[in-house]
Amino acid sequence: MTDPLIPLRQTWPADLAARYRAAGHWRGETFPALLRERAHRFAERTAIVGGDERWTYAELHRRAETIAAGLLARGLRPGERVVVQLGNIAAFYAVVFGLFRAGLVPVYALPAHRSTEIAHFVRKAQAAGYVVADRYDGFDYRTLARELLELDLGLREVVVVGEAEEFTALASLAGDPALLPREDPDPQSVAFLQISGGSTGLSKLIPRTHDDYIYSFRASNAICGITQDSVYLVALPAAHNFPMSSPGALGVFHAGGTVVLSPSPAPETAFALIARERVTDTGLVPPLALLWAQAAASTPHDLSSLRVLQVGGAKLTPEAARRVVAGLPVKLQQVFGMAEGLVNYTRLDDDEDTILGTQGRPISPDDEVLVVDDAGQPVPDGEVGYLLTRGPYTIRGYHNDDAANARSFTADGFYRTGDMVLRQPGGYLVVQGRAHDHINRAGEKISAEEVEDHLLAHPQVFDVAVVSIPDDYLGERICAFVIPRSDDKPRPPEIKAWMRTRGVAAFKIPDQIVFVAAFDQTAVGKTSRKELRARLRAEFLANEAK
Ligand code: AMP
Ligand code: DBH
Repeated sequence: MTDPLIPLRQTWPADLAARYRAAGHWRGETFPALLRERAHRFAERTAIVGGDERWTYAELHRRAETIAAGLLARGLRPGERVVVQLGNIAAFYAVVFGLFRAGLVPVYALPAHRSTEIAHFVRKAQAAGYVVADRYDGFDYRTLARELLELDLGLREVVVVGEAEEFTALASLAGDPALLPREDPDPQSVAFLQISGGSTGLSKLIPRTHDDYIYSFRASNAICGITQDSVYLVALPAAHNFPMSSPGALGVFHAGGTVVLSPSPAPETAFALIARERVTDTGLVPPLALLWAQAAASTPHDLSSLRVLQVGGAKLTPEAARRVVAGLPVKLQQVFGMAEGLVNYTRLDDDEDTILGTQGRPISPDDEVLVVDDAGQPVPDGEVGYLLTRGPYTIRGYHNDDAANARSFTADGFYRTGDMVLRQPGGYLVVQGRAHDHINRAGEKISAEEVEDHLLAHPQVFDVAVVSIPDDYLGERICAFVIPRSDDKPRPPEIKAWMRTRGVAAFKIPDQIVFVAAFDQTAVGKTSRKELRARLRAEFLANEAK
């Protein structure tokens, strides 16, 4: 168990840490110092446009200071964790920078998460606070806060952006600035906990330090051409690692540019904002990029300010990449990243084959990439293997999860990404698929095991196997093969509706449910789940092709 008052640590071996410092990757920058300095240097420039809000850097800084002092006045103590679940609203960044300033540690939840996921984050992080919007995208998060408080998990403070009802209103936060820490945090301390998609079971918490994360987006800025003239549209959920840091909103703040928040990634909404704010850069998952490319042909909006469209989160096939480029007159950049660290980009001046056909190469000369076989032996370039990585912004362990750490890291500190890749001679990676049974549904990573666990709790479900099925629009969809308990089987919509009552994110609800009489067992006896899923998927696809 972690003492709330001891800053969480994430440690690299001394020799590697010395190397990362000597190379200038880790510069001792921290988030509070970053905003203070930008507020000074870019004071009257626009930092954020979201809804009716339009804040300068000075305004963002002022709000973050007020929130920080207010949270400490409410009794939260530096080092404690606070789950943040806000949509794409300006307050998201004021809250996050406020937490950094107070020495509190944000834990990033997505708007789609529900009580099951949030309770898991609160438990794992031993969170003391929870910040939500009153309503977002038609959902009332105050009901979620009430459910959580009833679980008695140690949450002491709920702060609401908007109508707070019985909770603390963000707008009411106030505190004596003397409460604020006098010194900037240790740049090696953990600034926040990001969440993983979770390949086995529930999401894991990813501790990122000031030094490592700031390096990742500062270096991304150079690769992506972000400057103080950049106007970046956050079309994906703001808390996701991609629009946050690759180079994302934080990269743009580092450069002194403008971040524009879109309440939805739908073309109608996003295109109007692009035209109005003269947006230059944005990032999307593949299905959205295809949708945008199609919608661009007939839009009345002027998209001519767009310079770079980044696509990542799931595999963009060469054919899809070609369609994106044909539909949108912008530079395409493929991004293959992970909240655990390693981010790869195609470079803006790469040749067309590289941009269309690869997922890029790492940010840093100190990113170590290994592509290995089943025995852990490196395979030659051009052959497919498991991707392992270690480097100046890749974590060395998850937060409070020994079992996951034993599985996910090698003895010498390489992170097992779970991705199968092929490395080209120039170091460019081509993603081939995954080693684990997780489903990448339009960039949302979903653990097959987690969905199976929920379905197994259904009274009429005897057994279940959840697999990914290729899908034209989503990339992959969730298919659940269900053995009913009796002939009186529930209807698929009933199962879906029931799963909704379990308090899980809607993107985890199976897209398709197929009833089967039995799972055939191999001669060897008990089949592994992994083999079973692979066989069910193969049989299903073979039948579909008939
Ligand atoms: P997470 O660990 O939840 O942050 O998810 C990161 C994972 O998303 C990676 O390990 C990949 O499996 C997947 N991913 C991200 N970007 C791409 C991409 N451009 N192509 C293929 N897979 C991707
Ligand atoms: O999918 C991801 O997690 C991801 C994709 C692109 C990511 O974390 C990133 C860039 O930083």
